[in-house]
Amino acid sequence: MTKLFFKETYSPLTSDEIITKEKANMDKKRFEHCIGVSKTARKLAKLNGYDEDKAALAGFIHDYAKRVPVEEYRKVIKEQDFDPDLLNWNRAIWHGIVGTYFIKRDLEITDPEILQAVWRHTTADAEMTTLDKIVFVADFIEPGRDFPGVDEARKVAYNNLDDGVGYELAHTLEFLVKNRNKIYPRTLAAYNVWSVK
Ligand code: DGI
Ligand code: FE
Ligand code: FE
Repeated sequence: MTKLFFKETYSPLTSDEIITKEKANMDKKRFEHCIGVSKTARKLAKLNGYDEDKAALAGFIHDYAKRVPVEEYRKVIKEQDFDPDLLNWNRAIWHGIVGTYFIKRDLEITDPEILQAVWRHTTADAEMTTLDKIVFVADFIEPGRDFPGVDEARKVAYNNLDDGVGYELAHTLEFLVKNRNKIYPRTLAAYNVWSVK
């Protein structure tokens, strides 16, 4: 608990306070995933000349709101001026976009770059900053991930961050189409930018 993940928290809360709140908001497996994403984000930041502590913090909190109840999400979408179309989606999409509300409220993090990276971490977007890409890719390749193609994804992403984004989007689209899932328009727009040769 005392291990410092990030020097600056971009919040009035200390690093330990953020870690405690994060831990209380999810199960052990998800918490370990967030630690994995944090460490991977730090590594990708170093490779791509980005602030390592900031990337580690963004990676750590990216799934903070993953377990917020569906009814609470629906309430927040209606009351906090989120795009009403979000009501047609589910927690897979909400926990990034609407998750930013809970991160601001509970963790008191207001840095726009960090919030945007969380916002985009599931769907990606046509435009992505370095931090957006780092969190998006770290989520996919952290050491706890185990699926066919993950080794190739790691190789591609560590070699070139943009290619890592493209690989991940193509993989996600394949998975969604195979399961006949609805594609979020931003995911499709991102695929057209980052995956198409
Ligand atoms: O929160 P994690 O499990 O760590 O990972 P994530 O936030 O990248 O993805 C959560 C889920 O979101 C995953 O099962 C795939 C799904 N997803 C991503 N893009 C789309 C999507 N689901 C739908 N229906 N449409 C999308 O465009
Ligand atoms: Fe997520
Ligand atoms: Fe995640």
